[in-house]
Amino acid sequence: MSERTLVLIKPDGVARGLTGEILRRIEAKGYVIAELKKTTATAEQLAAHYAEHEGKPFYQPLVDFMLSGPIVAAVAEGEGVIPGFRSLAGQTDPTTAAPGTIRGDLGRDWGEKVQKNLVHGSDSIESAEREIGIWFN
Ligand code: DAT
Ligand code: MG
Repeated sequence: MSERTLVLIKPDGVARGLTGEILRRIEAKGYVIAELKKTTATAEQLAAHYAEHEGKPFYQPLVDFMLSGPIVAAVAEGEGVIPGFRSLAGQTDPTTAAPGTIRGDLGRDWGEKVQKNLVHGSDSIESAEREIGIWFN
């Protein structure tokens, strides 16, 4: 059955002009961009989106980073798109994310407290539906 996932292009990806490159990789893989918008996150959206990470040491730097500039939110659709997009994105840490992935090819450590790793992708059907509701209503 076809799935939907939430993709966010984080402020580093938008500021570096990588929106087209990231969307190109999603489409080139064969997924469909079903929804797309450029927006600026609110504190309320981020509190809901990152609720599972509240209290962790990287939480506040992560939220501050996500508030630091515009983001692009998308819903991608296709068979297996939830694990499929996470595979395209690569591991969380851009330093060791495999070459060939978005984070591995385009990301690096900038010496800051937060991992500027370009993209977010939902990690399960439940998170995808919850997260899509936060960014698209
Ligand atoms: P992912 O984005 O790969 O799903 P996650 O859900 O564990 O990773 O974490 C959400 C974001 O928080 C991640 O994209 C970057 C940041 N983050 C996670 N672990 C971190 C850490 N140990 N140090 C700094 N930032 C971290
Ligand atoms: Mg995650």
